Amino acid sequence: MIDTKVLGDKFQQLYGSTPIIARSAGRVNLIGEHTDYNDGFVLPAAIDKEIVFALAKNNSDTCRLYSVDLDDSAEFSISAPAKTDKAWANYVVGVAAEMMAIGAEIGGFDCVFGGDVPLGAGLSSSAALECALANGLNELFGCGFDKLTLVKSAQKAEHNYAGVKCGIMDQFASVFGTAGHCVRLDCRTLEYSYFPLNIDGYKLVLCDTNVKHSLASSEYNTRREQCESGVEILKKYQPEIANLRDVSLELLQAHKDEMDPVIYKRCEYVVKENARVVKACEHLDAGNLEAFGEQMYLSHEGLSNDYEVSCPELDFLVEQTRNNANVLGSRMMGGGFGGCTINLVKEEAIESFVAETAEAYQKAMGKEMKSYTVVIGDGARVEQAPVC
Ligand code: GAF
Repeated sequence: MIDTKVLGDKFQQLYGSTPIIARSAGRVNLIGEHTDYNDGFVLPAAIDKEIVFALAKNNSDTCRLYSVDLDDSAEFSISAPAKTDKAWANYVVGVAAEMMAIGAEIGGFDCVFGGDVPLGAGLSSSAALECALANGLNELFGCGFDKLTLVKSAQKAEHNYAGVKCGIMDQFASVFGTAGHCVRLDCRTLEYSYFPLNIDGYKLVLCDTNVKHSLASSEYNTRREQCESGVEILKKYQPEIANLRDVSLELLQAHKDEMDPVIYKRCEYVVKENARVVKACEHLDAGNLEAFGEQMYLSHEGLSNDYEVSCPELDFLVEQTRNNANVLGSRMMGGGFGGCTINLVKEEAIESFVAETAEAYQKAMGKEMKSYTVVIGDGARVEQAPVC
């Protein structure tokens, strides 16, 4: 957990004023991958790893930023917020700009931020950054936006300033997450319910491949376009179809021959994954962890074979669990092309599971594997109390 005293001290040292503290969480996703931008279902949860901002007005036109983790600084003008040549700073520019685009009156501010969400591990460090800042600016400048508006501004910042046409899952979980629960979200209506994570005797363990292949963002946007082109074909038959959420497996199969085989595979994966989320929630509700775990494995197979967003490192880690009686389910998590697998592991076997998997991974891939046992935490919040 990040020490807010360190952030506050750094803030004082750099800018000499007293900040507020705004934080937001990274996330895991139990099941429902690449379904959010198809208006489908997801089952994420906020984790106890966060990005934290120390933030204060500076009554000027200039915003001054400092990243503790990168030991780097940047500036931009709030009256003309434009992308900088630093990718990390553009998330900050983007959130401020997107909030102003819907009417927020934001002036110059200073910020120092850092966190313990591992970067590039598929735990949504970028959503945590965007949401912490959106929440902090909302408080600091009295914008009066509700949580959902902040989520949408953060998502737009990711689209327009990081170039990833993401769905809403990461930002939603980062803001709306609550300790001990996952969030079952309908990405069309944005109706959600908190699901207690009843996995007695088991825990969620993340195995981090320690790789992030460079094609991740471009392939992500391509997947989105492929889904949309599948929908265009089906619309000719059922004009009311807006998204893959509206498509049944029967309808899809009936028009298989009219689709490019790659487009078909992508659409079939999404339609099946949506059904898996519904089933997985029923299993979780009934306490049937074996059946829940099976859905996780099926999800991975679809992501690897049909959606083609896995990679050898992720596939290896999932395969390793197949004959391990202490693991009920395993799948790649998030956008793909690296990052973590999420595993449902018997509590008493976690230590040996991690040690054996890391050893096998090192041997086969020549790389170090990291691991995290998931603790479900709270979403975005602001602390008014000064830190120094
Ligand atoms: C990334 C995106 F940001 C999410 O919106 C989601 O699509 C996810 O990949 C895949 O499920 O994390």
